[in-house]
Amino acid sequence: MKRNYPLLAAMLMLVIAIGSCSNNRKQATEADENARPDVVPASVVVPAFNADSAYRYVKEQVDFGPRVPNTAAHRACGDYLINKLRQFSAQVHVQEADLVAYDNTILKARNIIGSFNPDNRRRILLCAHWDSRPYADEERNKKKQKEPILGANDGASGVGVLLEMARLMQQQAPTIGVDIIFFDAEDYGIPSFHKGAYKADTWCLGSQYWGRVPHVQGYNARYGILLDMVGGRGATFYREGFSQRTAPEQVKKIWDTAQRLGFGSFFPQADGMEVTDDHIYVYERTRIPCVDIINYQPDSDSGFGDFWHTHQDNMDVIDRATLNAVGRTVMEVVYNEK
Ligand code: AHN
Ligand code: ZN
Repeated sequence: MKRNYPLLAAMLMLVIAIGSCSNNRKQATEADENARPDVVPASVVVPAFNADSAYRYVKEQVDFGPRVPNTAAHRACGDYLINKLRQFSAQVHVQEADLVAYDNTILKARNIIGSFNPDNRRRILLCAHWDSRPYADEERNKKKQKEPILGANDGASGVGVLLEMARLMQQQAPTIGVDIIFFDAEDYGIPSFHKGAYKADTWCLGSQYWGRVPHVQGYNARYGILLDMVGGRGATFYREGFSQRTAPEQVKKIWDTAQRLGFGSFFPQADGMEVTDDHIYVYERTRIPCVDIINYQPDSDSGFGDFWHTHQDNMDVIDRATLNAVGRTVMEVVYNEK
């Protein structure tokens, strides 16, 4: 029988070609799978923070009008926050307290707390204030200084980010327990036009109360994160001074995470000022280290931006890109806690 050598050779080459092809593919797969699994950390899937959703939660608060304690809008917004947390399956505690303001007004206040994984002993605390300021005392126009402000950024932004996180925690729980606290009566501090004597500790009345009487006896958490003015266009979150002194490891973790996610322009690796805010009372009364993520604008008169404690603090200053940077960063930190 005459052998057809050219045909055999062609078939042989085809078999070799197919074989080496699939062999290449197999090698590539094995290389990926064998990429030293012992040193690759088990990666967690962090649910995707939705900035449109957070923006909607900011707007829904602002739509109530100024959330000044002892007003109908404040009452209605508090009820809204309780309902949202319940809707997201949090265990809700409402702390009611009569708090005394700088001018002796009795404020009917509510701290609103939503707990996720309530039985887990490993916990972190996320907080923001939900009231808005009764005055626009940084307004140039003196006639407008005694009117309350909408506080879209100063108040509603932090709560909006945390409501979006609550929505995501219902869908996919983090490993650790999380307590969200909406502090009341943060922004009823002594106004710049006040003629009487200076009084200390007039800001942060809700967190001062919670620090004295936590919602759970002996409450503890690894650390806390406070969000204040986290929705402004072009915001910059420098490392706040008190946080840096009392929670340096957590500051580093949060700022490093922001860099890694590409939000370095929002989170400069530089020191800002030291700010009187809820995190101070959380730390001083419970010793839970607490990091304040707060807008610092070095070029503005107040340091907080030109909108601060003026009627400019409305939805026009809110930018989804800022809510997104903060939301993604805090989600990444929380979901990586073991
Ligand atoms: C003072 O005004 C001293 N501290 C800023 C705390 C604050 C007010 N955060 C928001 N509004
Ligand atoms: Zn304020």
